[in-house]
Amino acid sequence: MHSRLRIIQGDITRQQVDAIVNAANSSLLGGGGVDGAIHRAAGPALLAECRQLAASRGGCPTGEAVLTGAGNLPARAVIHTVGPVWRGGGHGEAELLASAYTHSLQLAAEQRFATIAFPAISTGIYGYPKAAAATIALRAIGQFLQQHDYPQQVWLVCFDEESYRLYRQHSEQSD
Ligand code: AR6
Repeated sequence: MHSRLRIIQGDITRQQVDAIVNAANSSLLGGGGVDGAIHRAAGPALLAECRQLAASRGGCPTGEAVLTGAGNLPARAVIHTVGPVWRGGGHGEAELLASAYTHSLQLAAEQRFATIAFPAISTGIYGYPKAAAATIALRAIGQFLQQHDYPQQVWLVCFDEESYRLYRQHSEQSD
């Protein structure tokens, strides 16, 4: 496993990192899953900022990412990215998922963030198969870290046991 990568099991809203990544939707106006948990924990300041962004730039296209403050969260910033909805695999889902990770990392690098925490983007409500998504996440993050000094550490925060086990297995295979 890459020395700058950490795989943990837990709740991303509680992580003390420079930025946590939100698995948002293109409207940026909140939703269920980790998006709902982040907005609940961050409070109304985050939603107000997201509403402004949605109005000024029309939301966030799939595979891209935008940066906001973090309201009441212990993190300093939230990077909202939009993963693909799984539609069988023949609609560019793999490229869009890799792009969601890479664009989030690019924002963190621009901000010189030392630490960033990701959830398993697209693997909940958006239905991306967890094992395939783990392979893509690890590859995209590994490639980015090889080419950039920032972020210095990437945390993959798995909510469920299955994602945690898959990430660990896949990261050992890619050693
Ligand atoms: N901490 C870490 N991971 C979490 C947490 C948490 N607190 N809560 C859930 N997860 P999902 P998606 C995991 O559905 O598939 C929203 O409505 C969860 O177990 O949150 O990208 C958005 O607005 C799963 O492994 O995101 C979009 O409309 C992972 O986070 C849509 O859902 C992602 O599951 C995005 O769907």
